[in-house]
Amino acid sequence: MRSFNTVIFVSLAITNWTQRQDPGAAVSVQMKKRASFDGNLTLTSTCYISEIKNTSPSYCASRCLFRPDVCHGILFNRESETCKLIKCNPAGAFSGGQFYTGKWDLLWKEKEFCKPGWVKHKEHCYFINATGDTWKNSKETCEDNGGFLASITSSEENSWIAINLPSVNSAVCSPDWWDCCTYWIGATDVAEEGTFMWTSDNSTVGFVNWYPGQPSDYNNEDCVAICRSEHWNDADCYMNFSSICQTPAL
Ligand SMILES: [Ca+2]
Ligand SMILES: [Ca+2]
Repeated sequence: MRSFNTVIFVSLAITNWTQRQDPGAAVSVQMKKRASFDGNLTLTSTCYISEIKNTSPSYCASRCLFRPDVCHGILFNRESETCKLIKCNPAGAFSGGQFYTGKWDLLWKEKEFCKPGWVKHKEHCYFINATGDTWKNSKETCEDNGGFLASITSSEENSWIAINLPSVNSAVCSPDWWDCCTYWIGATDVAEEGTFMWTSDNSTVGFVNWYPGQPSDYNNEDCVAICRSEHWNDADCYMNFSSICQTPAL
């Protein structure tokens, strides 16, 4: 049975991994064993596990470096020397849980920038909640999970979010723009018609990217959704849309 330290540190020099914004930099990961791990692992449904057999904890941890934004930790079985990489994609829903019986250790990334299932971009973490709900319920779901409905403050951030929206069935998302504007963000003019505010801090919306002709306030639309085209639309707050949650990076 392999024994190992409770803290693993591995580092690699990166030359051309395209997913990294700073090629040439060294990347490293430090993981720490969860002493309290009892086999119960609660993950969002966006998470998945890939297995490596006959390995060591440090080699397994190094595999996390290839996708540091997606990989959050490892499970290592001391008897079979099997490792499971815990990876989480940005889009999905808040649910899920698994139980591992046997001699599994859980090692979680230290200095984690975003919670498992959330994706880091610049100074924030994002989670695309695929569950359709009203704007208010979506806002509360974000808050229940330690975040807020996304505040988009720049063109760069807006484009990044639109690029990362899950691809949808083209039959569902028709070329008609309104079918694709189905992700709630945190802007609303419910308090004062025509004055859009961010729900995260009640600040006035500065950067905007309205679809031509929007906001229309058609039948008193007061909640803002982002389209896959990157444009925004004010929509009926009671529509059931997916949503984008945000937190500051840890
Ligand atoms: Ca309105
Ligand atoms: Ca509208």
